[in-house]
Amino acid sequence: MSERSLVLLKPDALQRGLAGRVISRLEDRGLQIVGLKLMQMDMPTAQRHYAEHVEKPFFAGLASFMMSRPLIAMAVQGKNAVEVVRKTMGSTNPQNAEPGTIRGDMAVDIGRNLIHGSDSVESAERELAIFFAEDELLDYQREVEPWVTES
Ligand code: DAT
Ligand code: MG
Repeated sequence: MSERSLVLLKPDALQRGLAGRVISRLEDRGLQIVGLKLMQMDMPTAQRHYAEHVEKPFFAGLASFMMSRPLIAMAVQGKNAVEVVRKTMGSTNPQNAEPGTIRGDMAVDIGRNLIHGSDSVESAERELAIFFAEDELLDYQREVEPWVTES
């Protein structure tokens, strides 16, 4: 089933000059970019995006990190895109992330883990609506698609 997921290249990815390499890993997987913008997060967006974490002790630090510098919001599409992105990212805490994953290869600290990916199809729909208007997500054909996905 083709799905869409929200990906955020967090401020540490841009500050460290890793945005291109992180995007490449998602493209290498066969995922299609269907939306992309550079933006700086504000507090209302942080609270909405991380609604499940607002009451947690780490939220203040998380929000201030996410708002500290620009980030890249992306919508990616593909077969089982939500799970594919999560597996490609690796565990939340880079200390536990497998080598070969983005976090396992490029990060060491849970508070600087480079990338966000939606954790379910429902979360993806909710989160995509926070960052993108309908007309900012483009439905377009890739000629390579039959070589990426059988059906
Ligand atoms: P994920 O980003 O893998 O979906 P999450 O939704 O549980 O993880 O948490 C959102 C972000 O919050 C996570 O990427 C990093 C930060 N975070 C989570 N748990 C934390 C903790 N115990 N201490 C510090 N930061 C944490
Ligand atoms: Mg999460």
